[in-house]
Amino acid sequence: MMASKESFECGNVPAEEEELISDMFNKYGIAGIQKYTKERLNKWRETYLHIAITGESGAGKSTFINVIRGLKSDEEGGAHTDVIEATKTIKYYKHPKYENVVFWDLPGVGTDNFKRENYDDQVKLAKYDFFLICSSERFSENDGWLARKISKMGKKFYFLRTKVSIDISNDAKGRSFPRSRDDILNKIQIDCLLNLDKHRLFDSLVYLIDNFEPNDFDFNRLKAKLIEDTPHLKREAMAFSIIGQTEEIMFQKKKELEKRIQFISLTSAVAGAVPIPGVGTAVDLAIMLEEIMFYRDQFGLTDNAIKRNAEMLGVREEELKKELNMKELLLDCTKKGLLALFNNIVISEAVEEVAKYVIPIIGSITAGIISYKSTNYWLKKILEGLYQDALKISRKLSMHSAQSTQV
Ligand SMILES: Nc1nc2c(ncn2[C@@H]2O[C@H](COP(=O)(O)OP(=O)(O)OP(=O)(O)O)[C@@H](O)[C@H]2O)c(=O)[nH]1
Ligand SMILES: [Mg+2]
Repeated sequence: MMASKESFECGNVPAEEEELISDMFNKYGIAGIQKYTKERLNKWRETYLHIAITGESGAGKSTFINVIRGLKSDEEGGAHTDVIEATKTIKYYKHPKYENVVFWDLPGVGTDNFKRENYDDQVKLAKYDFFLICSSERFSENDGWLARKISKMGKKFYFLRTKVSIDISNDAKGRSFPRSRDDILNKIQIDCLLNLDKHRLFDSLVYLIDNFEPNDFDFNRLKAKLIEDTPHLKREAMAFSIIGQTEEIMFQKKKELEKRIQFISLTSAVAGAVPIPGVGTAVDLAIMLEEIMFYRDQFGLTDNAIKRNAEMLGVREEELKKELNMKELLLDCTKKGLLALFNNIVISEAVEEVAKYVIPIIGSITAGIISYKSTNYWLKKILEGLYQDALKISRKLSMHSAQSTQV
């Protein structure tokens, strides 16, 4: 049966997307919705994100590109880094897992073959989504010129002050009474901001990082900011491709994962979901399992990731798993495991929650409505559970690293 446009509503889907889904339904019926949601869920994988990294020779551009992709310079796909000038031409490096996320290694303004007058023609500034301007010292007049130019184009840029570990150890070497790490970092931050003010760049964002300590200083804060500042679909690409386990990053990832639930629920609703004995609602287990695997991957909760984290924390993998909420799911991420989890969550709670949902109406197909609501309910519950587990590990990691810096 074909429903009229007026009778079609899909819960929390943004208005413009609801219209698209509605059109697809009116034109192609259920198959149209299926096609739309499937494509919509994977769209971010085909959405290109071009990130430009620039700055003077030796600033640490190529090293940063490796570190943010979780690679070493001599690994396959690693950018060449060197103590002597290395980046003389424009090169790009794809994310090892998601090829649509591309990091551009751009020689800085004013280096040998890249003078101000031709810089835009050579690097084509308009094609990048945003810019990271690196310096291991003060930002130069050329860095300032570039930032002002980018700003006029309405694009975002961030300053990265690299190699801060060196500043900290050098400071200690040159003084009888070493200053605290926070004092030194504050000094660098203020110095960078004053220096940027001189280049007429007020209120700039400066991140202090060390490429060899990506879990320290502002590195993870920068990653979370990049996700936050990236618009709409591109943001999904950014959020899902960023590697990192801090609370801020997890929060950004969760926000993006949550948005997918409405589309998965729609897919489940039209896919002819099967009722689950004992639970009384209907969900499409295969679709859910695929999504849950994606949650685990994003939150660092795959078997491999938990093993790595356990090693870092100096505990046994099983011990770490035992402390997590979603242990059933982590131990057995199969249809059987999922059913066991459903049985563990109080059924009355589930039914009540399901009944509260704004009804996504797909004509009069009752099974579809039930399936939509059930999938929506379970995925939200599981996403929250896995998110809390990810936070638990993240807090343990940060406490562990704080303790080791104190030693
Ligand atoms: N301690 C420390 N060393 C770094 C950091 N970033 C880069 N380096 C080192 O600094 C040197 C230059 O790094 P690259 O990444 O090659 O610098 P680049 O900006 O790509 O330089 P060009 O290719 O010449 O433009 C290398 O020896 C790196 O190992 C950092 O954050 N901390
Ligand atoms: Mg380089």
